[in-house]
Amino acid sequence: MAATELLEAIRAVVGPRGLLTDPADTAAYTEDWRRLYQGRTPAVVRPASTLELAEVVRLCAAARAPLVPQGGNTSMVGGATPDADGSQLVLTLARLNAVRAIDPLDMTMTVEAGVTLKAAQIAAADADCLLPLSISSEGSAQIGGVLATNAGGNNTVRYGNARDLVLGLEVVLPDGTIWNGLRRLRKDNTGYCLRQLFVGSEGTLGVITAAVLKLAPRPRDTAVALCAVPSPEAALALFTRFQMHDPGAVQAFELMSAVGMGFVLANIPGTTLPLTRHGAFYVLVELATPRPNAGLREALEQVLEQALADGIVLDAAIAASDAQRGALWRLREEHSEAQKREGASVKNDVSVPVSKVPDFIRQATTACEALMPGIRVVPFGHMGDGNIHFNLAQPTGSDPAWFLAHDHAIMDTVNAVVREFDGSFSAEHGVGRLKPYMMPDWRGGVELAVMRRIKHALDPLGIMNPGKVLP
Ligand code: 2HG
Ligand code: ZN
Repeated sequence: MAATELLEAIRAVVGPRGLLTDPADTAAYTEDWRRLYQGRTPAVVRPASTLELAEVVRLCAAARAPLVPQGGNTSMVGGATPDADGSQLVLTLARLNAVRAIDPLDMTMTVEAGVTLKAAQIAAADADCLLPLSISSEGSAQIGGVLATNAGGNNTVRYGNARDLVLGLEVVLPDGTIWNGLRRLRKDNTGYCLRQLFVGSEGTLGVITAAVLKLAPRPRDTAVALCAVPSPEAALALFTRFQMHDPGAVQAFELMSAVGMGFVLANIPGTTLPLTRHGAFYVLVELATPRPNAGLREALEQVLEQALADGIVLDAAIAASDAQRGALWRLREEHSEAQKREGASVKNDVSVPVSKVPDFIRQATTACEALMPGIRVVPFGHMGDGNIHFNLAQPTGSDPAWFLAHDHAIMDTVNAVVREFDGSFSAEHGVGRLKPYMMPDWRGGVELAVMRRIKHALDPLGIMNPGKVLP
């Protein structure tokens, strides 16, 4: 089928509102959040139901037309943008945006892929439950993308990754078949666990259209503190103390550096640091429990007082209201935006065993500073689960293009240290189109061969998100 005929056939399925072809309308879908990739597309398809979406995929399969499924388009690795050749259609899930059901007794919710993570959290809270997945981009990230990338985020330390929260899925396969696996069972050993194949597959095996997610009891007592600490070692010691005190209460344990905090304070209007003593690093810790008046603030104070006395913590501010809690979290959540405003950056979304985080940060910092004098090291992230965003900012005043031309050298330098600690080169952002070149080195041999076989079995025509994940 010629391209215009295909578009007409798709228009007949999704209606005029469901198809954008004007470059002025499609532009927002062809550039990634980091502005690393500017792609081209003949059209953005916006189906309003799973049936419409399945029919679109069936038409594309018949025409052998490549498709790029897209959620909130906040991928850090270009996972949701089309390439530059102009043949890849963008399939946005934005109009599949219904919360289909919430069951506070079963503690589950069934949501469509285009619901933003924030909207899903609010719907869960309205039913007195917690959807325990929280990421900085939750206002725009959508459930489909969050699952397709197995997002992690701030609460992984307690509830696991997106993968751990999925009970069932609805998926449109690359030939247009709909798989309805929207079960909400806590136990179900009936053959291969298909849903986990699609979680984290980054849209290369099919399009997630809806999911059943696990909920948790809504916290009724929380306590949040921002602490200045002298070193990553001190941050780790503090984490251990909180874990020993009440591991069930640690909802988040986030690490930031003085450099990253400086970026936020300089670039994000309205942010201030509520501390009198500064540290080389900062920790944001949140405790939470469903028990009302559980004394978490006192618990937090008790651990912090001892840590201050021992020199592990230099200064701390405990939030006294929801507004203060929000202001503390803002200092952490604006790190990506602040870094973007600071200039070009190279991001390494890595993980190492939690106990190795301090050694990793130290060695990777030394290696990067030796590679490029003046480079600004910005490690931050999810210390409680060992996932550090070991990001590098261009030397002050240098040319961004010159800096980005060194991205592979920088990533390879960091990854050499990651490897020493048996870590991963991509802990939560995925592989996308930025990192497939790393796959043979890290997942080569049996693993990559099996992945290729799975890809071929499900998508023999190779139309689903081509160029992503697999080299
Ligand atoms: C976060 O933890 C996100 O805030 C983005 O994963 C990290 O900008 C980054 O590298
Ligand atoms: Zn993160």
